[in-house]
Amino acid sequence: MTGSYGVEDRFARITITFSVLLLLLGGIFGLAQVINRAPYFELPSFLEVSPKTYYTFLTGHGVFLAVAIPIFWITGFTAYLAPRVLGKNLRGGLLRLSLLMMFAGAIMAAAAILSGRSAVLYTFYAPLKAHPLFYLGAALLVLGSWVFAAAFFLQYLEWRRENRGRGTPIAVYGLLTTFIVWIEATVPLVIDVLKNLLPMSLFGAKVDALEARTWFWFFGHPLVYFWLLPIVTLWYYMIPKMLGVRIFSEKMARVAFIMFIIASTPVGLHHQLVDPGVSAVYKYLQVLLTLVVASPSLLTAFNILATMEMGGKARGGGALSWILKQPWGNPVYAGLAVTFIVFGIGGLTGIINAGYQLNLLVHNTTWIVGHFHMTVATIVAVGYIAATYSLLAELFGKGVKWPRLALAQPYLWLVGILIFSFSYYIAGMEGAPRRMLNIEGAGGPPIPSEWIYTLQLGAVGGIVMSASGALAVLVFFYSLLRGGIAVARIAPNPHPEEGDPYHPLLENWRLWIAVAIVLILVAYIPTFYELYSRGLAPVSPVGV
Ligand code: HAS
Ligand code: CU
Repeated sequence: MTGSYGVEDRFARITITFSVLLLLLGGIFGLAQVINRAPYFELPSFLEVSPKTYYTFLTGHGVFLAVAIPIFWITGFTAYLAPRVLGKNLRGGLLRLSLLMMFAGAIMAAAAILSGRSAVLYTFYAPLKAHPLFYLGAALLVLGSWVFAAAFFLQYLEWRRENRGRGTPIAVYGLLTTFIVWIEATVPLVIDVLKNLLPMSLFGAKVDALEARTWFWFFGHPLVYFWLLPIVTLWYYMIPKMLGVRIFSEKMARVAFIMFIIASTPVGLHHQLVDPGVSAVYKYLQVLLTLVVASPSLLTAFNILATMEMGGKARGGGALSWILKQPWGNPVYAGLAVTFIVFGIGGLTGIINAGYQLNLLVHNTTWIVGHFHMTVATIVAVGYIAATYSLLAELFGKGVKWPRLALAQPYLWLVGILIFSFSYYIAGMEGAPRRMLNIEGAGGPPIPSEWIYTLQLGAVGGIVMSASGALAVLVFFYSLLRGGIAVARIAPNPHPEEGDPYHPLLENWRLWIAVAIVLILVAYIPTFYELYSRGLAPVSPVGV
């Protein structure tokens, strides 16, 4: 499967380079926060963050790292890989249009944030109001990603017509799932922006806080699987490839992806378990569905571990020594494996969050911050970066300049995230609030001593994570300048030995998308019916 992918590769080089720049910017904000949040840490005045800048930084941190990077990186990665797997080009016109829209949107949103007039955090809860450019930029960024998705879907449909009876290769199977979930996620976002957020920001229209928040989480939960799914794809695609074995169960991998499609979206209420005004019945229903959507991650844990075991044994490992026989010295493998291990812990804390009663203990505490740095932050700073190391050779034609530093980067992150997240978990269980700067208060009541050492320890973890992030940025740009060696190969082997298995039921995308829509309607029609039939209580927006 050879071909010329000049347009796709240019797209990928631009979006992936931009992602690494965003990692630098967002990472600096993160470092400033974690240090300033630690009680009684004396900082030189130029490092001190005021309450106002704290929220601007926190908004930039969340939006750049968790919203913008995934959109740019995932579209770029797909533009690189899908054409090579399917042997077909993406439509150049759509790629160019998408790039233009995404950049225009990102620059508008970034300007709105950096101007200090959009400190609404990445959850932009109404009636907190940002500058209109923030919402317009976000909308343009998302619409640009839809144009990319259209190019990808068209490419796939063409391939499908020409390859009847063939199984979709697993890499494309996972990426398709990623973009289907992305469309599920962003439809409610667009509704929220058009119906509530833009009128509020442009004309000062009143909004109902609970209604806007419900639309937000209708988007916000499937969003987390959009972040995750390219990494799940890479686990299934790269780990067996690097170990020289097949996936333990190819069929189960596909079942897991289908489960993500059907159950990613109807679960947003698990972010609103303590919100008054939504019936407990609907919350319980969505908690149940949350446990359904946690299952494909557990299937993946089993399938990937079994694959690792097969690979380790094929390399001469025994009953337990297969663990030592993994290619731990390869930066790409190490990055994917670290993401897998850390996600294991982060995912388990997610199940705790989803418990109706346990959620009361952890909601709005630093526990949640621990959870999402073990999931999304690790995915971005270690998972996407691991793949990027490989792309330095095959996409950028450069290779990795300092392979040892590239190898140290995921392990350094592992140390940092364990210190950071466990400190924040403990602080959270002791009730330390998230999203607050000066919890020691200015002359206020004394705070529990458990908050002090845990948040200070958290800052230590955050500093180690920042060092790892800085290393990733340094290795990337220095490699671009100086070139180095290839550390792995993501592009498919030119002559795959075996075809992909074909299971008609698992290739029936229409059916599974229909099931997803039905579940979404079952989960959300009663919820919105309750909100609207009771009557809304719109209030005037606040914010600069
Ligand atoms: Fe979550 C809040 C529940 C997955 C991200 N989540 C958040 C927020 C973010 C986020 C950003 O139910 C904060 C939002 C905000 O700002 O308010 N989450 C879950 C559940 C899962 C889950 C049940 N979350 C994710 C993923 C994310 C992410 C994935 C990003 C990529 N989350 C919640 C809930 C809240 C929440 C509530 C709201 C809390 C509140 O009150 O505000 C599940 O999908 C997780 C399933 C995963 C597993 C793990 C499987 C294990 C694997 C590897 C095993 C490795 C092994 C190796 C065995 C069940 C795949 C051995 C090594 C070891 C040491 C383990
Ligand atoms: Cu969620």
